Amino acid sequence: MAFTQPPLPFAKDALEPHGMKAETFDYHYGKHHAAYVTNLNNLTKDTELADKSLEDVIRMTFKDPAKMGVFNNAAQVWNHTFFWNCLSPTGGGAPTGELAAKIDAAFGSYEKFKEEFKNAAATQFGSGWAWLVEEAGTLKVVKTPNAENPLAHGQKALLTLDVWEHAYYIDFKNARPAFIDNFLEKLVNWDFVAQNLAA
Ligand code: MN3
Repeated sequence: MAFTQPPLPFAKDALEPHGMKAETFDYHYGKHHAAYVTNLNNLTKDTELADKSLEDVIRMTFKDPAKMGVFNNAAQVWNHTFFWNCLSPTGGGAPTGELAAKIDAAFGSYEKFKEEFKNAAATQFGSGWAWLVEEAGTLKVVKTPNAENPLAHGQKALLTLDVWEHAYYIDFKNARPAFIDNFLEKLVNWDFVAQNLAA
């Protein structure tokens, strides 16, 4: 079975009042994400990986020099699908409930978490991702280069922000910190993060 691109979980213009244009999704979802899916299908066609789950392909190809192309495309398919779900037209602000308690326990406060997340997202040199993950029962902020993700490291992904230039150039030009602030203030889908934590 071929790998597929799930639909965006919101209309492509749904985030326009919140800083992200439909044009961003025309390119980022319609071109970049779609191309990773096409590449992954081409690279795995008629191989033993074609029938594996996306998650298994990621775990099986990480750090295999002969499978780097497969890993990069598989992880980018997964990362982007996960990222769209981290965005919501009714998102942003602080989380509540058990998730808020876990963030307080791990970071001291939501403000401290924000500081750490912003720092990770701003200082990932070049292309990559910032994440909130759960590892051994504790939450932590990590950053990964290029396509790498927490799955590859045996961590549970809870939240991510794409900090490749293509993620913010249409809306924020070179101002990555403004993109990060906008994400935290207006877009984070904490319901999705809480579901991931509970899963
Ligand atoms: Mn991207």
